[in-house]
Amino acid sequence: MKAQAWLDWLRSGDRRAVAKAITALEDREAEALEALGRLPRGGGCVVGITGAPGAGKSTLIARLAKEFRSRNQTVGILAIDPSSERTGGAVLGDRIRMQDLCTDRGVFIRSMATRGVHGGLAPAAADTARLLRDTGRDWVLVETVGVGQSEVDVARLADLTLVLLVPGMGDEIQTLKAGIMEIGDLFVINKADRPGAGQLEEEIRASVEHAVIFRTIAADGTGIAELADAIARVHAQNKENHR
Ligand SMILES: Nc1nc2c(ncn2[C@@H]2O[C@H](COP(=O)(O)OP(=O)(O)O)[C@@H](O)[C@H]2O)c(=O)[nH]1
Ligand SMILES: [Mg+2]
Repeated sequence: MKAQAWLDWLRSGDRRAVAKAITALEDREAEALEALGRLPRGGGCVVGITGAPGAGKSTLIARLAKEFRSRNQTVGILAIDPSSERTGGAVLGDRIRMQDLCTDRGVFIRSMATRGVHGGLAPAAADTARLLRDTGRDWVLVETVGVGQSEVDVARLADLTLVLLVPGMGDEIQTLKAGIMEIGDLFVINKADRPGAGQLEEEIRASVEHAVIFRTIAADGTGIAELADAIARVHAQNKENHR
């Protein structure tokens, strides 16, 4: 398909166009890449969400998606994980029932394998995030595992980065400090129902100047509305600054 045909189809608002275009981007098809290059930047925001496996990224993303939908805003979800499966259910975490997200036409869900690139993001990840944003979604939530090199990639593809940490993982801050801690716009202490949230907060404050820290319990939704407010605030500020 020619770039112009992609553009016309994408602009028609047809969800199938988005799905097909992502596949074409994964295949690095020149016409699809050209179409993406010609799409004007949308007003939405790509939010990178990074953290260790099991930190609660998928659960948090599902909660945030529901929160933004309750505000009548549209959402794209992109999960990049070597182990991720091509089903919405696996992408969205195990505890909460997210059927309504999967059938909500205001939510577009896609998962993407890293394709064996160690530590790095799938080559098409940034393109896909942009495509989802620039075809009109208000929020594009990108889940990545924050190990090795990938956190740097996350910062590059995201307009705003959330770093998810969990109490009782104190050592992790040391390991992650060089990479992950520096890219965070917002720090989220998830599983705040566990002991040690206060200590973790102190550790974050000790290693990141002016860290903006939130506590959440993604499993039951505690703190999610406040986090969504903060994300919206930072996005609005960034837009203001870049004008
Ligand atoms: N206790 C507790 N468990 C949570 C919380 N958030 C997520 N979990 C659980 O942690 C596990 C890993 O969550 P998941 O979202 O799949 O983590 P991911 O690997 O970072 O995507 C699941 O069993 C979740 O139900 C929380 O705030 N508190
Ligand atoms: Mg996950």
